[in-house]
Amino acid sequence: MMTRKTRLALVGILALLLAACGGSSSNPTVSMKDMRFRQTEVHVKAGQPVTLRVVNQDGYAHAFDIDAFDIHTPLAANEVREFTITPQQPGRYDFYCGTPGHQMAGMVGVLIVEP
Ligand SMILES: [Cu+2]
Repeated sequence: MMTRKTRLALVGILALLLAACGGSSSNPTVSMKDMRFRQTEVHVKAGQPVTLRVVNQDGYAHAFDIDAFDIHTPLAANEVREFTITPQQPGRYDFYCGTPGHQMAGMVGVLIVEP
């Protein structure tokens, strides 16, 4: 289980990585590894189609769920899936792993749709 400090450190590292990439990843990747999302924040632009790439790097099944977009995608071990959305409303939309118990274990993140 991840401590709060670890989580904050990871968020900091992610922020640095995003800044290094210019912060504009038009086709963001969300990787699943060791029962967590490696990207807990994904930034996209409202009104623009974006292809989200979800990579399960674990040797067991996960799922990728965003209720707001009616996305509920199971991923087998080591499976990669892509789906394209065009978010219209700016806001924060939670995503999580719908495999029983995984959300409780911390497999959560947020899709941030910027205006
Ligand atoms: Cu999971």
